[in-house]
Amino acid sequence: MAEYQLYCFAQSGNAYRAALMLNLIGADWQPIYVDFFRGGETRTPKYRAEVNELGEAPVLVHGAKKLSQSGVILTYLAEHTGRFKPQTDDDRLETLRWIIFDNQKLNGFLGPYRFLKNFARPAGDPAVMAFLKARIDASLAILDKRLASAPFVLGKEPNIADISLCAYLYYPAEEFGFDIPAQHKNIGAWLDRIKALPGWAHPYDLMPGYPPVL
Ligand SMILES: N[C@@H](CCC(=O)N[C@@H](CS)C(=O)NCC(=O)O)C(=O)O
Repeated sequence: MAEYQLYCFAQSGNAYRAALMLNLIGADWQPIYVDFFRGGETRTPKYRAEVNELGEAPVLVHGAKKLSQSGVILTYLAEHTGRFKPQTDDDRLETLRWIIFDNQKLNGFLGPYRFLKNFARPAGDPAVMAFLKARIDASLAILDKRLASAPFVLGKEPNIADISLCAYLYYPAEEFGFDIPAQHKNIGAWLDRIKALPGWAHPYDLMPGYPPVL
């Protein structure tokens, strides 16, 4: 058995954060497929009792530890391995600030937007989609501005804030109906820099379940 197991599925940008981190640090890890769409696995009593009471993926298993929330998983892996770890106390807080912003307002809106557009039946109500799109545009503009002055969110080196913030941003433009790297040049260049890191892989190549069975 691999050192780490990650409950995940290919369409989950939330899980991609953890899968990408594991790959970038060269960890010995294996995915455990979560049947999110057809099986509704995260909503089952068994999943909530045995895997995650929050009813979410990703979940990382490392020996006796079972962790959920991608921000917690990234923090744990950075602290455990020393890789992509904020270096000072100020950087640690700054990293946490961006991870929370990301979870709430950037990928926190982008993930549900993509879900409602591609996978939900019926698809998202137009008013809901318009609300989410406005929030997404505002958050992308904030990230793009931040990346105008430095190659990575915290400066010269990539850390777990970058790995969190790119969660859904490598999925195809057709899945959003708008092209994020093309419309936000600094984000596009930053995504290319992350993509050039050894161990980078696309979410559809890194996690099981593509194409989805709906
Ligand atoms: N903030 C969480 C979000 C996790 C999350 O919402 N995951 C989705 C899959 S992409 C999920 O399991 N949703 C189930 C639900 O909300 O009921 C994280 O970053 O881990």
